[in-house]
Parts: sequence; C-alpha cells; structure tokens
Amino acid sequence: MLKFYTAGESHGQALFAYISGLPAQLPIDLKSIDNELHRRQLGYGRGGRQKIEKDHAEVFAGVRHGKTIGAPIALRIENRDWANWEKILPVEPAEDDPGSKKLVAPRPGHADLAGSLKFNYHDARYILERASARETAARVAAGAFAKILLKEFDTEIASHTIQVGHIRLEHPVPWKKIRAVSADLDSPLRCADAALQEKMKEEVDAALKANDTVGGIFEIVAHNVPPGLGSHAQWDEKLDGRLAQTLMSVQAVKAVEIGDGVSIAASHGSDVQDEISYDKAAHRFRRFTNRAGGLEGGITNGEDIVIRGYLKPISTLRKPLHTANLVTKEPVQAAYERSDWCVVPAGAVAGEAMVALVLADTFLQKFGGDSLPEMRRNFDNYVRQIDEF
Ligand code: EPS
Repeated sequence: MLKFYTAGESHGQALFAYISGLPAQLPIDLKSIDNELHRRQLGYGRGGRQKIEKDHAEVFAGVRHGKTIGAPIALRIENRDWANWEKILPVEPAEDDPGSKKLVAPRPGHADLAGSLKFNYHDARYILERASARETAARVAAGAFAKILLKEFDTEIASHTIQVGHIRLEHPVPWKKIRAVSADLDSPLRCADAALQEKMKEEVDAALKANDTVGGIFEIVAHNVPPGLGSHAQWDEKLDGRLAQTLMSVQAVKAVEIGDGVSIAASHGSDVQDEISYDKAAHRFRRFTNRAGGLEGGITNGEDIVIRGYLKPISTLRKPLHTANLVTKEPVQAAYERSDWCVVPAGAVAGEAMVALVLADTFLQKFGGDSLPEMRRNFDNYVRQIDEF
C-alpha cells in the first residue's frame, strides 16, 4: 500500500514529504520531480511568492544510485522565504514575539476562523501557515514519484484548463493535445484553445484590476489505465470515491466531477451510458463515448480516467471583505496576505499529483510486488488475462 504524508508551513524553513510503499528498483529521475515543482509554480495570475521560490526536492532517504530500495522515501523542499520569517516564526521560544505578523482579522473563505476556533488560537497565523496552498509543493513532489511508477506501465497523467471565470472551453480535447499543453511551460493558463486562452487571460487581468480573484475548472486525464483497478465491493474501495475525496483535499477545490457527471444528471440513461463494442484485433472492449470518465461501479473500465476540479476564487483579496476581529469580536476588514489572483494551472498540477498517488496505490494493490520486476511480471500476467478474456 502506498502511503504519503507532508509536513511544513508556508513560511517555515522547509516543506517535507514522506512516501512509503513504492517497489524497489524503480529508476528515479530527480529532474522530473523538479520539473513538476516548476510546473506548479507557473500560471498566469500567480503572486509574488513564486518569484522568491525556485522549488527543488532534496531526497534524503529511500533512493540509492538513482533507484528506490523498497524503503520509505523522505524529501525536503526549502522555503527561500524563510530568511524573511525566521525571527517571526522561530522553532525555539522567542522573547519578543513581533506581533506584526499576527492575523486577527480572519479572511472569509480561508481556514483562518474555523482553524482558530478548532485550535483555540486568537491569532490565525498558526492556521494559515499550514492551510496555505504552499503545502501542495510537497504533494507535487510526492506525486512525481507516483507518476514515475505509473509511466513504467505506460499510464500517464496530464491536465488542462477548461474554464477561468466565465470563459469555458466547450469542445472536447484529444489526449495528445492535452498532454502537449499540460507539459508546455510557456502556456500561461494551459488551455488547449489559444483564442479562448486569451479571453481567460482577460478574465485574470480584470480580476487583478478589480483587486479580486478568479476561479475556474481544470481537467485531469489519466491515459492508458488498465481495466479492473479499484472495486465495487466496499464503499472505501470505490476508486471514483477515492479520487473525488483526494481531489477535494486540494486547497480551493470546492467541487469534483468524474466524466460528464454534472451534465448527465439532466439527461436520460439511454443518452449517456457509454455503449460497448469489442475490438477483435486489439482483444479489447471499447466504448463509443467516455461520459463515465473511465470509471463504472468504482472500477476502471479501460477508458481514460477524466476528473475535473472546480476551484473557487482564492480567499485572499486585495479588496477586503467584512469579518470580525478574533480578539475584540468587533467588525473589521479581512486581513490581506501577499497572494495569487488565479491558481487554476497550479491547482491542476497539485490535482495531477493526487490522482497519481491514488492510482499508483491501486496499481500496487492489484499488481503488488516488492520490486519493479516482480510487479511487472504480475502486471504482464494480468494483461495476458485480459487479452485472453
Ligand atoms: C503559495 C504560496 C503562498 C501564497 C499562496 C500560494 O505564499 P505566500 O503566502 O508567502 O505568498 O502565495 O497561498 C495562498 C494564497 C493561500 O491562501 O493558500 C504557493 O506556493 O502555491
């Protein structure tokens, strides 16, 4: 079973990720991990922090001579911004607590108030430090290891932006185009339609001009996924449920959709179920459509997994909203922290990592193997079983 945890705060010394359960002898291209981290930092509408950081994953355990050894992996991502915060957020007790960074005006939409009530803090600083989307850098680094494992079995994950503000990409995009735009480090919003992307950029510019933020929708596709992953047998084994929960855990995601889940709710069954044929040459069952997004009954059906994350406009606004002071309870204007004003591409990269981590776990559950060669033998046997079905 693949497990991963992150630790670290946005303005602490570093972020950490711990991953266990990967098979031994998996070749690890450390550059690919930093490329994922770089992708996460990009995006039209990202704030000043991304000019400070140049995220790099230092691996401290679990990898030797460029390959996993079947032991837990530990990595660290330094926060360059720590130089500006070490006196404000020291680990050791500090005599004079420079209250300048206290946050007593909780931002509506952030974890500030809910977290302060939960942990009995009258200063939301200690909540926002962990709640910040900065934490997704650690998840992206962990997800990069999962992507490397999946790639060994020709399963790939990519994403693209399908909506920013009111601007929506309506037409379907083929996998090859999604893959290309997902990897394009120069694409401002990773939208496959260049003309529409210009309109999306105008939405982002308008939000900044109005001292506001803007949300959107990203679509993640897992390509070349074998049928039979996940299970219908128990509520917590249903892969659609696991993926939905995983994506919801990414900061600012407020809704998740698998396949055409939202639009088909208003349709008839005969119009939306994906009818089936059999491709004799390829020894594969095929679908004429993929409205189910590659999952039926909580189990992969061999089509691409398609999952969308609906991102709220982030909560930190230059145009402050009404709130109440945590100490005096008096009405005040919400605090402002340096921030982004559109994070759809960044949210998509974090989402890709989370989907990769869950899919890698389902691969390990189905094919097991303490070493990559053993896992591959199990995988090849299963593929033969499907061929001979
Ligand atoms: C982010 C880092 C943060 C924020 C942003 C995303 O850095 P800082 O707070 O130092 O600017 O820019 O996080 C939020 C706005 C938030 O509320 O979560 C990052 O690295 O993704």
